[in-house]
Amino acid sequence: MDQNIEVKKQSVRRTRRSFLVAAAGAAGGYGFYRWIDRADEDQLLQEPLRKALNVNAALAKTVFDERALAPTYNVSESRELRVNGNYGLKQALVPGSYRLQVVGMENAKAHPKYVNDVTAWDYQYVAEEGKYEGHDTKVAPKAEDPAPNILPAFAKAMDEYKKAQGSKPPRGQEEAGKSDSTLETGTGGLLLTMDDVTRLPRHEMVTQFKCIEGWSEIVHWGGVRLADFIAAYPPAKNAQGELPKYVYMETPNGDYYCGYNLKECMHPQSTLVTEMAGKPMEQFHGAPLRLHMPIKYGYKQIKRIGLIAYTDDKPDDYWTKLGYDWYAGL
Ligand SMILES: Nc1nc2c(c(=O)[nH]1)N[C@H]1C(S)=C(S)[C@@H](COP(=O)(O)O)O[C@H]1N2
Ligand SMILES: [Mo]
Repeated sequence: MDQNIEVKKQSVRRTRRSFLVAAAGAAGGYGFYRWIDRADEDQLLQEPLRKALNVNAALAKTVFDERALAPTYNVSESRELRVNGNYGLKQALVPGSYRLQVVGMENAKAHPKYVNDVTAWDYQYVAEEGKYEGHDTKVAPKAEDPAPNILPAFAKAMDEYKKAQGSKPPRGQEEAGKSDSTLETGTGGLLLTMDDVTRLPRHEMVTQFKCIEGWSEIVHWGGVRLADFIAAYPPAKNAQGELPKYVYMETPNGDYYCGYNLKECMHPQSTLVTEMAGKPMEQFHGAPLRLHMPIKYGYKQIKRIGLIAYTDDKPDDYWTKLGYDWYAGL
């Protein structure tokens, strides 16, 4: 079919490109990727990448330097990704209850999917717990830990907070706690369905996934480009007439969350993933929607995205709260 031919063409092109990049690296004595690794980390975005993306700040015309692409591989080199990290995924989501919240979009109120309070959306979960356990890196509390001394005033505040939450459990139930970037009740935005996402052009890609724990795997991904999503649901400009600097994402229950520079989200390989290894993605890998960013470590590749928010405030990040680098670039 047409789509297959197109995919094939693209993968031939990509393979050739990977080969050229590898050859250039070998000829230079240093791998190209080693060279970008050494660029000044203070810049947040690695220098060559930053330069490439700065060529044109206008969203629709973002020019990208191909040399900064992560290497791509043949599908035959890929394998099924292991499951690692289950924060925000411990209960199975009822697929029909999924919505993607989008906050900070330009002219959002005029969009047919606009609602006055995206936080009011009720995600439904399958009752039985423990089915989607996977690997939990949280350390169990020691038996000798003293019981916390909860002050009555604190307990009262907590009660009121829970009441305000209604039937919803409190957000941020894992070790890092609640995100500083979690939305205030009453935040307006879009509530999209998966159809609103998958109607964007579909792409496939075979890239390496790297976890900071020291393992990596070559994975075959399918989904839509985050850049295409951002073009379809563009961010509102700030008071200075500029695009917001950051993008914030979190799971529907707020237990896992990540922040990114908008420019990294515009990278052509930053992908909103719906398929892995040629099949619809499983919930423990983040279905219906997870992020793959081959320019970043795995902990930035959030599974089960419930919210995409554009913001000028540097977003909170689950693993940064526990001492890991916010940027996490490769
Ligand atoms: N919601 C959520 N996303 C997450 C995590 C998590 O615990 N919860 N762990 C991260 C880490 S550290 C890794 S290595 C990858 C693992 O993705 P996988 O389970 O598909 O291999 O997911 C990332 N995204
Ligand atoms: Mo990881």
